[in-house]
Amino acid sequence: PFLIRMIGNEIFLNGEATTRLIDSTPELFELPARRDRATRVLRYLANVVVNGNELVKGRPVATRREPAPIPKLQAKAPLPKGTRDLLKELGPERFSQWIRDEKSLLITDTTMRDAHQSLLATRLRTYDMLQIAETYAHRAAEFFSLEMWGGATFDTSMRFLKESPWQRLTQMRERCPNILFQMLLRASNAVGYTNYPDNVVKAFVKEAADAGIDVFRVFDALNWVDNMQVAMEAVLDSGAICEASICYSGDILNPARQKYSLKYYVDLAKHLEKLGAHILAIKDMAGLCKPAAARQLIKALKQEIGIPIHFHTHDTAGLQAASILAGAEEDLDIADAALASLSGGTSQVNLNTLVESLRFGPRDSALSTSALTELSTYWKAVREFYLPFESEALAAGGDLYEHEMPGGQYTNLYQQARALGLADRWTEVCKTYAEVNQMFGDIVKVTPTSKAVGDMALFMVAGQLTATDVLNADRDLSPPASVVDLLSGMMGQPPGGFPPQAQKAILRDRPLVTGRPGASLPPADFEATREKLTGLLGVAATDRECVTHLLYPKVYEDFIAHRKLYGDVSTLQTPYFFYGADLAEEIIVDIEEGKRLIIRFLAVGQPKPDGTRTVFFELNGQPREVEVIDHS
Ligand code: 3PY
Ligand code: ZN
Repeated sequence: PFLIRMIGNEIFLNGEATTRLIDSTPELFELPARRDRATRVLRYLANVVVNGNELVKGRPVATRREPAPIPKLQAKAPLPKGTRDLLKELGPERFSQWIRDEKSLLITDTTMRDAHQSLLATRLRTYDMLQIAETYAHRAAEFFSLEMWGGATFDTSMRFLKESPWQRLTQMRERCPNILFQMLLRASNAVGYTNYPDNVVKAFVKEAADAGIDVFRVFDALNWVDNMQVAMEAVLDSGAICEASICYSGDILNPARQKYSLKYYVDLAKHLEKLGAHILAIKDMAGLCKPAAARQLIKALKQEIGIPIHFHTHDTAGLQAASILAGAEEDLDIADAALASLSGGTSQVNLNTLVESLRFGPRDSALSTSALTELSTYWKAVREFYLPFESEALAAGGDLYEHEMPGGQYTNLYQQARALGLADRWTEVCKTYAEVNQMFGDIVKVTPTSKAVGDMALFMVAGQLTATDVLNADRDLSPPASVVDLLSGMMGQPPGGFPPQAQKAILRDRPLVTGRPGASLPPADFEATREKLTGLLGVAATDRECVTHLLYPKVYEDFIAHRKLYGDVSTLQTPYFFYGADLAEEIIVDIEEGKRLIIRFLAVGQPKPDGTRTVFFELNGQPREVEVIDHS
């Protein structure tokens, strides 16, 4: 009983605590640990049965319960050589040269990061990624990379899905060792929404590279190179590929909007190349780079810089495949796309048909039609699990080029507007977004600056304020915190600075930061964090755990508490995670390789005076009861 109690107080974070304990005394710990994990799974299911899962409450219900079909692989076929093998062989510099010399248009699949971030509120779970990872490794090793980490996924995985982003990365790496993994890094904002001290950014990059990220796409939300430098150096030090981004704003074709001109982008690209970037990304987060602009931009960049070019765009406008194809004719090296079933609209362009449109031509990508069909068919079924997070498809009009809202924000802001009762005033929200952009000096809008512009637009529409009202107000309007952050310089400096009148109206007497925020932020205290976390975890905290806490203290602590109570819920199939068990349904949970729980939910007891209910299960043929507090 003592042993069981002790184990019961342990937590099994990232699967590491388990390993650390079991390493020392395997025979003593195995059985109680397994029993304890089963109890936590039952506790989770029982709680969802009684109280529901907050994540899906009040949302449309997904009815699919049967697993998504996983394509059969040829038994024991050796893994084909992929880009990751090549990177290991050549190192980043020679690999970058290989990309330049490559005849085919290389393709990055964004399905496991940007596509679901843009279509499904970033809710895709590790479980659904792991099921298909080996298919990628065996059947689609011709991919340049899989974008599968970073951006909003780091925060969302812990905050909402209650799973560890690190565990996602390491488990994916085990199953797919031959294709490059790519992440989106918001430079000094790391995977957050505000600038972090330099030592946090550096430690985060080191940990991400150690855990399996090969390509870091680094961008700054204001295209401020000073702010990119720390992150880029950290990536270069780690031995991974540094893909530095120019964020595309405005329209190089429009003579009236020359703040973001062709020259501006070429100069920026040259600067990033000088800082050691191995690849240049054109990050067209709002899908503004029209075909003719893409042709001009890519042609100029190919002439002016020596590193390969990777084009990222969103299909909000519905015509971005044309931009990629125009780029391909100008020797674009790599393009981003999403598998058909998670493509289009605010996501990336359709990968399957993009690949077919290149077939038999000089830029043929060599990816197999049938493999891509299998992958897309899998994701189509998986998408059904996430029905609660689908948003209304918003057809873009020509006003997209005025408001320039990023794909990842478009449906999100609409949901926020709807929650405030402003759905019918969406056109006005878009117009105000454009107005705020001009009021703030025509800035690049992408996380986190896009959030500030969106927050301000909602604030103004809800409060019936025009830009003139904001600029001329002689009272403090209490603008959203993100807006204060932006205009005070805490997100960095835009080209030409912020308009003083807007700064004065928003900031009043709040202080200004004119230098690089990371230079004045005191370094984070890793040792104090380690001490605190060690107390929470019950085992010595690793650097990885410390950096996670420094990025998201509250989210991480809530996640730790969830793990203590419910164990590793990422092992549950998605319908069980969202909806719990159906009566008498047989639920299979593989808590680890070869350790399978077979669970049947039998009944829920009447509420007791203390507010609890008993939930009855059968676990591997044995009856089990769990007490749950009924929150209704
Ligand atoms: C992110 O920062 O998460 C983005 O996807 C920006 O485009
Ligand atoms: Zn994107």
